[in-house]
Amino acid sequence: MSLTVYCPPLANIPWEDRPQGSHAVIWRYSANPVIPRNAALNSNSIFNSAVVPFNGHFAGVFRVDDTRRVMNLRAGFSEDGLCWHIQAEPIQFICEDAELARFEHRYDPRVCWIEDRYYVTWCNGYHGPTIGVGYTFDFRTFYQLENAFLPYNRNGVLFPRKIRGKYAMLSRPSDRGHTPFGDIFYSESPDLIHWGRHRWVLGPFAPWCSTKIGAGPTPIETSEGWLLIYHGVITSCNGFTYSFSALLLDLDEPWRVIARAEPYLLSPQTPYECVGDVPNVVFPCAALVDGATGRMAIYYGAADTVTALAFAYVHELVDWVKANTAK
Ligand code: BMA
Repeated sequence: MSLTVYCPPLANIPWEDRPQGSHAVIWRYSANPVIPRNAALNSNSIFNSAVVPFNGHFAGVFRVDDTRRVMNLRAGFSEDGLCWHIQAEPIQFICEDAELARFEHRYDPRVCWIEDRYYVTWCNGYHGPTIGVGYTFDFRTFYQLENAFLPYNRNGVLFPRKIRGKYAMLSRPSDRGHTPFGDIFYSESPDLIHWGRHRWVLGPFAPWCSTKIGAGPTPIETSEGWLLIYHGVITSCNGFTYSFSALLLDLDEPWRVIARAEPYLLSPQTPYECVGDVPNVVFPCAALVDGATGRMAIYYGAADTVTALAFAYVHELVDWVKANTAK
C-alpha cells in the first residue's frame, strides 16, 4: 500500500542521501554535530531543541544551558536548517500572571504549528517540572499560557491539529528528579488551557526502554496513523542510556498504539553522543518533513551537549515500524 504523508512540501529541507552501500533506515548527518555547544553567547551546551519551517527558511526554540548552567530557552533562525543564529538572550515570555511567569527553569522545547501560530511546549519549572505552553507568530514575541498539568510532568508534545474537535497532547508524568519510571499519556483540551480525558498510551516494553519512555518530535500524520518518534531509557551500572525509536498511533484515538518497533532506531554510538556533559544520550525534539518526498530531518540532542541531525524517509520508517513490531 502506498503511504500518504499529510505534511506540506518542504523542498529546502536539510538533506543528505543515505551513504553509499548502507541499507539503514536512519543515517546521521556527516557534519554532526550540526549545532556545536558554543554556538550562542555564553552557552555551555545547546541540545534537545525544536526547529520548524518559517517564512521560507527555518526558526526554532533552543535549549541553551548557559555558563552558569542555568537551563533556559532561546529563539534561533537559519537560512538552511544547518547554520543557526541563536539569540544571545533567553526568550522573555509575555504572561498575564506574574506568578506563572516566574522563572525556575525551562528546557526541552517542542514547537508545533497549529492553525495559525507556532505553539511551544517545554519542561517548565513551577515548584518542580511541569509542562509549559506558549505561542509565537514570529519567534520574536512569545506569549505564555497556563501550565498544562500539575507538577510533575515532562515531555509535553502537541499534535499538529485538533483530534475529535480537541487539542491533543502527549506527556510523561514524572517526579522532581531524574525520574526512574515513565509512561506516555494522552490528554485533550478545548482551549489549550484546561486538559483532561487522560488516557494511557504506552509504558516501557523492551530492554532498551525498560526504565522510561517519552514522546519526542511533533507526531507526523500519515495514512497509516500518527508516526511518533520517542525516546526510551535503559539503566545500566553506569546510569541512564537514552535511545529513540518510532511507533504508530491511531489517527482518531491516538492513545491506541497500532504498531511499535521492538528495537531502538538510533542509540548513542558516536563520540558526540557518548561523550559530553551527560554521556550516552540521544534525545529527539523535532523532525522536519517534506510531504512531497517523505524526507525527514530529525534533530536530536546528543550527550546533553550538542544538537545533531539524522535523516530518514517517512514511508521507510513506517514500514520499519510495522516490520519490527512483535506479532
Ligand atoms: C532528562 C531531561 C533531558 C536530558 C535527559 C538526559 O531527564 O533532563 O533534558 O536530555 O534527562 O540527561
